[in-house]
Amino acid sequence: MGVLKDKFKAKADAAAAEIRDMLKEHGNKKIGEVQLSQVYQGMRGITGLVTETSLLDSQDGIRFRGYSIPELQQKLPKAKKGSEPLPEGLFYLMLIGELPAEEDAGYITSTWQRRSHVPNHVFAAIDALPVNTHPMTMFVSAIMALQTESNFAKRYAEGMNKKDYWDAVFDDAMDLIARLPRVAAYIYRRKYRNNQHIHPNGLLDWAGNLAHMLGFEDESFKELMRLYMTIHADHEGGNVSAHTTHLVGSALSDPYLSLAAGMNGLAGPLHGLANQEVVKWITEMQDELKTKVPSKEQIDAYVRKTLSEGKVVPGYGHAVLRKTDPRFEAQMDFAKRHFPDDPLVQIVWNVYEVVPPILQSLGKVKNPWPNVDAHSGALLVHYNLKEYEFYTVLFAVSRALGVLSSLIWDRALGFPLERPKSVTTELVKNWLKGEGEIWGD
Ligand code: AMX
Repeated sequence: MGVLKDKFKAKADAAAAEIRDMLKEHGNKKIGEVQLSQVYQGMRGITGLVTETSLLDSQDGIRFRGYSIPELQQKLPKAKKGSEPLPEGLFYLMLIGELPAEEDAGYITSTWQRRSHVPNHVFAAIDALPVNTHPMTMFVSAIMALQTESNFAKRYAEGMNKKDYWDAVFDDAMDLIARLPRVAAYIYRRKYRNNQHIHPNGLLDWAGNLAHMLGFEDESFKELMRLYMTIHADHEGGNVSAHTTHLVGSALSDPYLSLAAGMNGLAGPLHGLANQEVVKWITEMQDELKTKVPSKEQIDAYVRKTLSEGKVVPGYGHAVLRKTDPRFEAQMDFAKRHFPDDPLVQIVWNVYEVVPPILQSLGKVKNPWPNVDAHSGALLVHYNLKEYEFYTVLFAVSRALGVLSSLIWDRALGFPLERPKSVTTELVKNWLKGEGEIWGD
């Protein structure tokens, strides 16, 4: 792994020096104003984090180191005979900041293959949970069980110099990413396939091997996994999973502890769990209407019923995006190329026509358009991966690429403990009366 580490170190040293100079000259520049309402409303629009791996534009969607998803599909290395990007290439791009050559992606594939061994006690920890435990609970428990392997925790206990934190986080991140497909596949096969497990195939790429271990050998499913693992990897730094991983890492909790924390956030229905909720919502609509192919009028009525019951329409809306998510579009494009007549995909496309005007008419929803989760489940169901409770685990395996490459950068740039100021409403009320201040020291 020396070559990749050396390349990273050179990039990180240069970036750290540049940031040091920039702060020396411009550190006291004001970057905006904060309104009281923002403090009560989830800190929307407050710039307070630096995340180098990707940047989200409300209109343009996500860009990874400046590259949009269609550009990544074009420019990242592919598997032999494949046409979808390899997530190994995206990881290289996020980590190093440059497009990888084919051999760079291949180097990461072989590094992850070499480091993919999962110790037995991790499987035992999963087995200790009742089989009806939610797959995300099993997944996070497994990450916690894997924490025995942390280089960072071991080296910190031995008195590691702070200059070496990034190096230990780098090793942990590579180990963790290498091991997650095996853990995810183990959970799937234990819960849904009678505990019959499939050995890894050392000749396959990271996402292809995940497909194989899950038990799906169709070449186009492997392609879907490559695309899926690429587009779910990162969405700049403020989303719950990325921010949590970063925050917990800032306490110098090792990457296992930090990732587990972030993945607990991904397991929330307003975040990554929305992908299971979408298929669940469509299935419940089919059951209630007693039809496999609801008409647009029936979908319209069902959406209104969902809203009248005080529930959200899963897969729609976003805290930052203000247009159709390019990750939705990439998945729509995959379905158009591979199975345009699939009945569930047809429903997802009809929902796409029906939902936005209804959400728009409410007058309060800032983004009526679909997000990444509105489409992903339908693609998985097509290949017979119908157990929707498992979907967020796939999202989580992918998200590890983004949040862990960011965590390496966090330590390389020497980012400190994160500690924003909080206030009480009592303090705010006094400030409004002209007594005292609400900003921190
Ligand atoms: N259905 C119904 N109401 C919605 C809605 C939806 N899809 N999206 C937003 N709203 C409502 C909010 O609940 C809020 O209502 P309230 O004022 O009565 O509380 C109002 O519209 C304003 O919300 P917002 O500013 O537009 O959104 P937000 O930034 O507060 O929340 C999100 C963003 C994603 C949580 C929200 O759109 C939502 O709940 N969507 C459905 C769940 C979902 O798909 N989540 C996945 C997001 C992507 C991801 O992280 N994987």
